[in-house]
Amino acid sequence: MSIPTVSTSRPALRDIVTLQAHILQQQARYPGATGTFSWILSAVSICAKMIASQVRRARLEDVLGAAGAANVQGEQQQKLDVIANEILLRMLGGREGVAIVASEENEEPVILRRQDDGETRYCVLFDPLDGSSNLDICGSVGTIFSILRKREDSTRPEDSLLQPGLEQVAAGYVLYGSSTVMMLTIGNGVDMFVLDPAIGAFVRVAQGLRIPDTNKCYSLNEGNRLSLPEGYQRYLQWAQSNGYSSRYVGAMVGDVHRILLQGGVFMYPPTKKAPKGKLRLMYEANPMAMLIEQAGGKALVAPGERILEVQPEGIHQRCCVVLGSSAEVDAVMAQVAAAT
Ligand code: P6P
Repeated sequence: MSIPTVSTSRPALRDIVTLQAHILQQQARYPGATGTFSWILSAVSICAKMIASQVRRARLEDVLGAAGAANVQGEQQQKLDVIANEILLRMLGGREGVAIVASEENEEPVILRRQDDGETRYCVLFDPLDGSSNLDICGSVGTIFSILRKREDSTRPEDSLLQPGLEQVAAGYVLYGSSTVMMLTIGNGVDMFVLDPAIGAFVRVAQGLRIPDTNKCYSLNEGNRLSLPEGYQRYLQWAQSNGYSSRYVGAMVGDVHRILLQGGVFMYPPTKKAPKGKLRLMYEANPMAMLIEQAGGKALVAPGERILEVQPEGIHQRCCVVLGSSAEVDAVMAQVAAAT
């Protein structure tokens, strides 16, 4: 007897690939893989579900608002910043493959395991709750993560952490928006997953995502316009006289997600308040730059200078960010180059 299938827009059951299945499919492509890396990605997935649950119940559980302390950046920590950070530290701490973690919320990296068994070890860097000031107004917030291989030729943790973004073996973000979305790259394209609360699993909804080549949309905090370098001010003048629209949610994860799906350009240039740029290289700019480049876009700190090639000097260092559709990044950098 054939089982009647209800025709819905959802893919047939046989076509549903969860994040877990996707991770194992990718692992199967590397015959020598031990599963250590997969095990770390699955920890990130569990953290994302736990943080999503906290974010969605924040007002009900009265965990909104400031935690009463400032983080290493001197920014007011939100209660959920602390909760999300602890979830990631705890879950990743339980994964054998993780040697070091570095967080926006911790001044120093946390050394979880000293290298003594020669096994390949990984370093995980993250911004546990990017844009957390949006929480009180139910705006977009996200988690951003970056995974590096621990340097086998050095026992100094900083040598393993301060690697250029090109050395990332994986990067991604989780957007806690109208749905919970994970964007992930392990170096062979960008794949997108949506958390299905009905089954408690991230379900793959896009593979090999490509950023649109153009879109007349720019994203930056226009409150900084008068303090931007001349080239950026000229770009805004040019864009506004060429019919561009402006979109900005004040959380990098939300703004970059729009750029990845619809195209356009996101930027946080140097300002008087942040002369080197505001965004952090290691756990904001680098992971986003890997995603954008893997999707066919560009991610630069200055004309011709890729974010991924910047040699880091500190785990909390900041940098200028201009990323998005290649043609739109080129339009910004043409004005910046002309003004220097
Ligand atoms: P501003 C959030 O605090 C963040 O680090 C990024 O997520 C976001 O893109 C940026 O800062 C927003 O900064 O100065 O526009 O509020």
